[in-house]
Order: sequence, then structure tokens, then C-alpha cells
Amino acid sequence: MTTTEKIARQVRKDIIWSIYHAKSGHPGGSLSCSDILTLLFHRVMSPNKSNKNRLSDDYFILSKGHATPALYAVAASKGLIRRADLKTLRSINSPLQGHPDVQHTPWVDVSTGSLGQGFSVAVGIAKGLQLKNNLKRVFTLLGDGELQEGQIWEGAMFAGHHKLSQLTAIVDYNKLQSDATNKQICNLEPLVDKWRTFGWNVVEVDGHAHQQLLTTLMADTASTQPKVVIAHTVKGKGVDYMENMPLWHGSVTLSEQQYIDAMTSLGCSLAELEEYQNV
Ligand SMILES: Cc1ncc(C[n+]2csc(CCOP(=O)(O)OP(=O)(O)O)c2C)c(N)n1
Ligand SMILES: [Mg+2]
Repeated sequence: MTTTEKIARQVRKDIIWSIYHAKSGHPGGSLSCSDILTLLFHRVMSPNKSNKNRLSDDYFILSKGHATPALYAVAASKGLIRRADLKTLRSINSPLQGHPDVQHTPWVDVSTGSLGQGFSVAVGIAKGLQLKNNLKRVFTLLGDGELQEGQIWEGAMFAGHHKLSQLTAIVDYNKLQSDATNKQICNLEPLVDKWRTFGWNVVEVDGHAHQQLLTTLMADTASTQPKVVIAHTVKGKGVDYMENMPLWHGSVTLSEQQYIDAMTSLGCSLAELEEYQNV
């Protein structure tokens, strides 16, 4: 297992652990983006040279804002927050709110949760950077169900027209939204063609294959187009009873047995489970 694969596995355990304590949260869509976020923050985005209270000098906007358990677990893996704080997920007065919140959490770039809006802000930030000849990059993570929001396509059209090459959107294409598949609710296909027609450089990857993801996310920034990475993923990835099951979208309470089963499925030993009790 590579270093980032090990980190992603830890991130998945921390997701389950924090949601278990919160008695609510979104496991499915957090587990599907764990590999993507781990690689972004550990390998792809530039280090936080100018401000140690940030995750990176680049911008990151979690447009699928309900996946905070993954974002916070990655922040803990970077040492930006204490692992013990993950237990406070969704608690009143905790910095770790159910959706990213700039007022509670200073290292979050944009408050999100209303699907579609984060992407629009990411497009705006990229345009601002372009106007200032500032070379920082902007990354944003979208859900596939989120792509059904009208403002996504307004933003996509704008970004393509203005050649916002500093912008990279990643679609967590787990094929499921809240209750059913995209295909049942409002089909997205042909998805590659749609983005291409809007003037984007489109790359498809396996969203759990670290080397493939890394190569794609690191690839040329010299292009004159914004880039979209369509990452094929599995909702609930790593927890066998959650995989591809709409039930585990959110917002769910995990029983003690479900917590233990999920942690075991992620490779957690009994000793490790006990260690979690002391964090
Ligand atoms: C504008 C808006 N409408 C509805 C919701 C409620 N909601 C939260 S998550 C979700 C499903 C999102 O599906 P997807 O984007 O595929 O997310 P993922 O599968 O990655 O969890 C919905 C409908 C919302 N947050 N914002
Ligand atoms: Mg989805």
C-alpha cells in the first residue's frame, strides 16, 4: 500500500468514527471522495507557505458541501486540526459544522451546502485570479447529482468562454444521489460530451486509483481551458454494506454494531477500535 493509500484508509475510518459520534452525517459521499481529497491535499495542491492556518496556498471549494466528514478527516491527517476534534462533528459551537462554514472554520475558503453554489464561487475566484495574473490554482469537488443544478452549467459556460485554465473541477461520479441513481432521476450522460461542448478539457479516471488520479490532477496547467476530472467512484467505498446503497447517503445515525461492522470492513483491528475510544 502506498503512503497516500494508507492515509486514505485512515481518512475513511475517521469519517465513520466522526459520523458515529455525531449521530448524523453523510457517509456514502464522504467515502466516495476520500481518495480524491487525500491526493489533493497531500500531493497536488501547493503547500501553505503564506499562512500555516490554511490547508494550501491554492483554493479548494467543497461544492458538495455535505461531504465535510471527508474534508475534516483529511484536515486531521494534515495536522491542521486535532483528530480528537472530529468527535465534535455537527455539534453546536464546534468549528466542524455539518457543512463547510467560513464563520466557524477559518481554513475553509467558501461556505457551501446549497448544491451548485460552491462551483459558481470557484468560477468567480478563478476569474479574479486570472484578472490579477495570479497563478494560484482553484480546485472544486462536485457531486454528480449536484450537476443537475442549473447554475452549474451557467458557471461551466462562463469558465469555458473565459478560458479559466487555473480552474480544476472534479466530479465525484458515484452514480447515486440522495435516494436513487442519476439515471433514474435525471440522466447526466453523455457527460464527457457536455463538458467538452462547454469548452472544458475533460479527463475520465478511476476515482480510487491513486496513481491515475495523481497523474491527472498534476497534469499541465499550461492549457488554455478549465479542466474537469470525471472521477468514477463507488458511493460508500470501503464499507461493504454501504457500497452502492442509497440508504447510506445521509443523514444517518450509526448503531454501535453498524459502527463496528463499518470499521472492521475498513480493516480496523480490535486493538485499533479500542484506541479510538481513547482519542
Ligand atoms: C440546492 C440543494 N438542493 C438539495 C439539497 C439536499 N441534498 C444534499 S446532498 C443531495 C444529493 C447530492 O447527490 P450528489 O451530488 O450525487 O452527492 P454524493 O453522491 O456525492 O453524496 C441533496 C439532494 C442541497 N444540499 N442543496
Ligand atoms: Mg452522487
